[in-house]
Amino acid sequence: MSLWISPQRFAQAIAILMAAGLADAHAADLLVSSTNTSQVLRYDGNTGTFASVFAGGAELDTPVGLAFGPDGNLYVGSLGTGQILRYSGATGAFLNVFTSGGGLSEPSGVTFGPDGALYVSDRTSSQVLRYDGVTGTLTGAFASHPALLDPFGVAFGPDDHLYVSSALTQEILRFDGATGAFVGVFATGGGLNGPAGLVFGPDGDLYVSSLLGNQVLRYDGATGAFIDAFTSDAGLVSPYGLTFGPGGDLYVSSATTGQVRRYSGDTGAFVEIFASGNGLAFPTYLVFTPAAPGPTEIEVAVDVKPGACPNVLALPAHAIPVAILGTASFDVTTVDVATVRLAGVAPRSGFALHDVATPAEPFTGKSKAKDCTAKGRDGFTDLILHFDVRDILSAIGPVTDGTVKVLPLTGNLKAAAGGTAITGEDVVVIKNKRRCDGKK
Ligand SMILES: [Ca+2]
Ligand SMILES: [Ca+2]
Repeated sequence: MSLWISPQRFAQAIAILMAAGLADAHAADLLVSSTNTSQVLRYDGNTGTFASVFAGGAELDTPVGLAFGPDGNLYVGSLGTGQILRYSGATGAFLNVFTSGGGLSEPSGVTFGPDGALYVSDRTSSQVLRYDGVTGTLTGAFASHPALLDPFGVAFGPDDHLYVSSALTQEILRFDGATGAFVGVFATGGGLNGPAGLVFGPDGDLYVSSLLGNQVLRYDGATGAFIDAFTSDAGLVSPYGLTFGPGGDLYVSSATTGQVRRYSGDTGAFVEIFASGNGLAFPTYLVFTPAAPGPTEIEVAVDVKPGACPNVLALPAHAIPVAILGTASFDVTTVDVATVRLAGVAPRSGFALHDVATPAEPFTGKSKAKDCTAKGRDGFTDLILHFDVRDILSAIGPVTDGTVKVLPLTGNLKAAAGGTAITGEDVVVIKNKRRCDGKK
């Protein structure tokens, strides 16, 4: 189902939003299964500050695997009751027992597949069970094999195959993502001792928590070849779940010490104890909340005749300069110049990037000739375009000497920056001793 978004694509989307200055500072929270207190705790995804007990009613007993579904809700493996519970992804309110029975006894890892189905590893039966992602109906024991003993983490790879950590055989196994057929042992060695959580990183490599080895190990995402012990600090004890955050760093639960530890996604260097306390006891799996949808439209500052205010359009004139102004949160190089229109008119070819002016606030809602500013450079690069005056005049209709007109600007960001619509405006004053509405 197309609504499903892989963790890698999610991270990429967030990176693009961050680059475009669009990602809200509180776009993502970190949810952690506090297994020994039977709660799912929520921490600020940026600061690690404790936010709330997200889920933790009487229905939840020993939470383990966490996954957001295509419906935006949170699915939690309740080890003690042998169920998958569904909670509102927005509020944490308990919705229902999504599924139970059908051989599900001790759920551990939980993930949604590219097909929208729910996949759950069951430790008792050493199988990965597959459920309809909408109804929760069991559709079968998807993956099982004599080599699979005590499965923990489950993840779909860049190749859309299913990867499962087999804790008792010290291996990561690969199963055909469509049929569940056993493909083979994908990764092992490098000191792997009790593989638990696993995740494919933004770099495409496979990261595995070695629960008894107290390290996160890294394997080539294409070949499974051991690369290195990605983490090497002594503070990580019984690493369980792991996930990459919106900023690209790696977050690992240190179950025995009751912490979520943060590591550089580039080097594996320990950064900080990201979350701890507030009842966090034996944290296992963890997940970031999906980011809120980005804005559908961005307001931008537009400056006709940068450096001048009011913006006098003294006729006859051939072309006027118009700048889209950069700010601390808006990078004008993300604008797709080909899409920009001023009063519906396309700019002349060519553009320049210079810091020429400071925005007048607010960016929109202008009506009077002096709803503008003549302030010059502000340290943020601006995008300068030129528009043909005759085209503008024919677009805005009859004008006379002294006419004040608000010119709307529209366009889009480049596709790589999300393609979001931009909107802005500036006000001009027409000056001419003669009539300039084209009438003789
Ligand atoms: Ca101006
Ligand atoms: Ca500027």
